[in-house]
Amino acid sequence: MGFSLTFHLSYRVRILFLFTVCLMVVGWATSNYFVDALQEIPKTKNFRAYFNKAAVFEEEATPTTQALINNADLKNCPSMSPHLKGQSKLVFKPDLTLEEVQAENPKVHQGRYQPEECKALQRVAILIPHRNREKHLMYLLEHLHPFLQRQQIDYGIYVIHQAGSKKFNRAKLMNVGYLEALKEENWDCFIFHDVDLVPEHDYNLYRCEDQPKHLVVGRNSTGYRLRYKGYFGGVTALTREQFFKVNGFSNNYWGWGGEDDDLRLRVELQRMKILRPVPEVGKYTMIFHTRDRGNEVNIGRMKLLHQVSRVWKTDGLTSCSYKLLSLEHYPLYINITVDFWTDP
Ligand code: UDH
Ligand code: MN
Repeated sequence: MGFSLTFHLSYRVRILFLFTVCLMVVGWATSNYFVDALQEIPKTKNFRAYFNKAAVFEEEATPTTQALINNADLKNCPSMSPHLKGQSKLVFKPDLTLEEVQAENPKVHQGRYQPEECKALQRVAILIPHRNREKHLMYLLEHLHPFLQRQQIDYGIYVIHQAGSKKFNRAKLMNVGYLEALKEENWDCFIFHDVDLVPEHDYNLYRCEDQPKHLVVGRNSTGYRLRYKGYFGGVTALTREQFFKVNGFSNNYWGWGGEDDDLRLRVELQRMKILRPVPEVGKYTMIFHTRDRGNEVNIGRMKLLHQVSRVWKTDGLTSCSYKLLSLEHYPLYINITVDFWTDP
């Protein structure tokens, strides 16, 4: 009797054990299925979102959004473009017209371009402060568009035009360019670019590094030597974050000089280092000009330079007020016109 009871019990236990094992196997199999299914959902969702976007894009068909679709499954561009050709001999034809420059650049739309063959590594905004230098702007556009395309860059060119004829403020125009450009695209990198400096060597890459970069090692007018130790003017490249970190340029430099040294001090205060290309590559031709009216030497610049560490936090992007008169997408560039002399 005792024996048969234990036998029965162990028989029941065995059945129970088998049943539990079966349940576990079924449970494991179905749970696996659910995990897979869960992973599928976002994929489908993404595809949907992508598809919906594509459908919307087709309706609006702006060049940027269209390019986004085309770019969706492109490989990253190589770190060194295969189209570079090194040093160029620059020619400035006296009778050149903007229409000709436009015809030479059919792949630029509304001031923007993206490589077709690969996905660019950075989105770069070129900011050019401007007033009354139309001829220089035309020559710069003529050379810069093909130069940037050889570098396989996804870029937009912004010309920030100061309205009126009062004192010029290069630095404040740069701040405006940064703030306005970021409203239409989340640019990774900003190149702050004088209108009259044309790069001669396309190994001088118009992209940002992990530290701020000064691209003008030398120009024809200075025998291609750095103007002075610490010079940080003409053309510089800072990432969106680097420029944000230093609170941009100061807004208080009216007339010529000082604003570039001020930016260098801001960069140094943040313990960042300035990078430069090798002299052979960092070469520019400055299109000849005399001093402009409204851009007389600022004799108060030394005083301003002494207060940088005290004021940089409150003078810059955070305090840049201006009146935006227009923002227009021209074929070869985006034109921003601002007035600093009326209340914003
Ligand atoms: N800029 C304008 N319009 C102006 C003033 C300045 O567009 O009326 C912009 C332009 O992008 C220019 C930049 O600001 O490249 C810097 O100004 P700049 O070219 O006048 O400065 P730079 O240091 O020359 O090249 C200063 C006077 C040169 C006197 C030459 C005498 N030998
Ligand atoms: Mn100049």
